[in-house]
Amino acid sequence: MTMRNNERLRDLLKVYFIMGSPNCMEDPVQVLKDAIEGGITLFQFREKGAGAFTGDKKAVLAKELQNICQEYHIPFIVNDDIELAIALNADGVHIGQEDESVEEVRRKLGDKIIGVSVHSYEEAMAALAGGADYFGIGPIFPTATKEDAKPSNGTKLIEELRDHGVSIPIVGIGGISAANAETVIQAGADGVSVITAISHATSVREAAKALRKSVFKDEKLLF
Ligand code: IFP
Ligand code: MG
Repeated sequence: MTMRNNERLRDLLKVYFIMGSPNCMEDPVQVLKDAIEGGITLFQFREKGAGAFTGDKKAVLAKELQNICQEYHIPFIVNDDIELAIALNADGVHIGQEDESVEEVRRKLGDKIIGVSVHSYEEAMAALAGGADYFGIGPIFPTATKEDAKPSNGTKLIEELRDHGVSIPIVGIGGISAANAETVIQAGADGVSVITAISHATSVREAAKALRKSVFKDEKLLF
């Protein structure tokens, strides 16, 4: 089974942790290990923001985090940087509307996972036609991570897509925590994606665990 298998991807997206060094209060390697031990299901390396590493330093950190993911069998996704994803043979990439087209990225990445941020029904249809494997939709709630984040729109687009029978895996992002994750899942998302709720927690491990518990609330058999 490849990781582009829809049903496998749906499960992997449930507790999707994203971070880079600017998000971490301690060593990113330790943060990732703790988050994995708390129960995250997928990891995205997003080295962005004030003080973010570039060049070799970025690549070295990416490799370290990828090694941990491999050790724990957690797929490793790279944000935006297609060349880095190819160089590392990452499991996939996440791109936004300002990045290369989905079609172009698909040509470069073969059957790796390609996630796309979409903010409207039209963007979603274009990403679907281009060969996206999953959508990131947000900000669902207000968020401080992105200085240029669009106004939060709640779960409206997720509901709109599901109402139109769009079945592609979807993850909600933006201001999500253990306290509100359930509403995102109930709106039709397969999973939730967080940066701050895990990376800034007093206990990274406990925060990941709490988020997982909230996402899996209606699937107690899986515990
Ligand atoms: N969504 C996602 C994800 N990742 C991003 N980096 C982003 C939006 C801007 F959660 F993966 F879908
Ligand atoms: Mg982007």
